[in-house]
Amino acid sequence: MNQSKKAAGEKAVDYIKSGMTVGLGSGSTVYYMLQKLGRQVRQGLDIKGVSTSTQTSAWAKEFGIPLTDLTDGVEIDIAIDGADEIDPECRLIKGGGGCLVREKIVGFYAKRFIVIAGSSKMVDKLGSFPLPVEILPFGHEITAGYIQALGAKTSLRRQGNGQPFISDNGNYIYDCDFGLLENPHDLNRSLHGVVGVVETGLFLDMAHIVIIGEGRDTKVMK
Ligand code: ABF
Repeated sequence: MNQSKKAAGEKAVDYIKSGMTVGLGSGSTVYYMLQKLGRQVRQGLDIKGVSTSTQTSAWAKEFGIPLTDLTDGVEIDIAIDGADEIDPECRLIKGGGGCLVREKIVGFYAKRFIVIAGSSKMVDKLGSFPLPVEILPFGHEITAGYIQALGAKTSLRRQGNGQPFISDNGNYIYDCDFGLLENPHDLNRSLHGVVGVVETGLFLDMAHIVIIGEGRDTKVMK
């Protein structure tokens, strides 16, 4: 058990009120949030979740959290998700778990996006964690070549059996090492200019609240 992740995940549940539609992120910190949220649902908290991954859907089912689809008219009141790196301006790298596209859609549409993480995820500058970029399989090596031309060492993410990792959307993920990022906004714009790139793991200007777990304590950044 990771106490810092647990503290951050559980603290986030305080922001969820009856009647809300809640974006449910992915990853091990989110697991602790779901566990506590499930207990509150059993005690009468009336919410619906929008899941960002098959794993999260399975956990929601296990904990008795009702899910709804992201269809026309559904408004996400709050989304809660983990991160791989967080800088002092609350900019994030996400996608280590391979769910970045759905996480970004749900976080973007949410009225409030809350990030939960253990303190080890805080960095002065983003980029030690190679940036996950989701790419269409069609022509992916050529797409990766264009990303290399932007300054990255790229690596096609693979499963344990050596086959390419396939995202929930049927795409590939390249882990792209650009070194420390001097200008994440410019990089994000450049990557979006490459045809074949579906989405990047740079979550900029998105987080409204960041909850950092430090042992049993939490610190909230806005
Ligand atoms: C997801 O899970 C991803 O975007 C991120 O890669 C990861 C967070 O890590 P952890 O498992 O530490 O919560 O949110």
